[in-house]
Amino acid sequence: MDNAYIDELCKKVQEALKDDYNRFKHSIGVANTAACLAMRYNSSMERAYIAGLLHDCAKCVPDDIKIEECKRANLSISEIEYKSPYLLHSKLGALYAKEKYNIDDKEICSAIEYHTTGKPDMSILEKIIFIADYIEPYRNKAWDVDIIRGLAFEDINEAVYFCLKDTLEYLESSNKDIDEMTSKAYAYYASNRLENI
Ligand code: DGI
Ligand code: FE
Ligand code: FE
Repeated sequence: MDNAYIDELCKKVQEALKDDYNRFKHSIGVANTAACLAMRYNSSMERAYIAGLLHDCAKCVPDDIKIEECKRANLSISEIEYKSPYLLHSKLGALYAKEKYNIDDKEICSAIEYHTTGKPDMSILEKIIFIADYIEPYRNKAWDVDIIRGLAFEDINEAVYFCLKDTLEYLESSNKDIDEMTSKAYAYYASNRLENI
């Protein structure tokens, strides 16, 4: 990896997340976990690390500014995103990756853009970031996170399926609106799984 370049990105992310130290720790956790998954799946460790480092770079932007920034860049905002503007941090994160961090790698930007909802038929980098966000060492939200940690290194598609299943169960039980992309991603990975049984 280009350590000097990574250090520079790391310092910028630290500054962007200075109001939330745990979020910065989480970002480093995702970068490291993504790098490990990239080793396992013969994918670029550096690209995984960079995407992990930047995936939540827009998380600390206040919600009203998130909406304003998306409008400025002509990014579409759905009704669900208006209701739950925190969802926009992934879309805005991808925009900031390009604009503020000079990332011109489209796959890195796409992995950032879809890290919250997932999407059907993800690239290996998209899957790596989606999973790393869920299993990085500091994360302890889901009851079955340790099972998913193991699964992630055995069969990443199966791990994606369980992450989406857990997320949808959580959203349904807490009566939150479900983004179309989250449902589509779940439907895709659930049917793919049946085909392989
Ligand atoms: O930013 P992080 O906290 O690291 O993680 P994240 O970007 O995956 O965001 C996690 C939150 O996003 C979690 O509370 C579930 C929520 N989420 C995921 N899909 C949807 C969703 N929230 C709503 N309302 N609708 C969705 O489809
Ligand atoms: Fe996030
Ligand atoms: Fe995250």
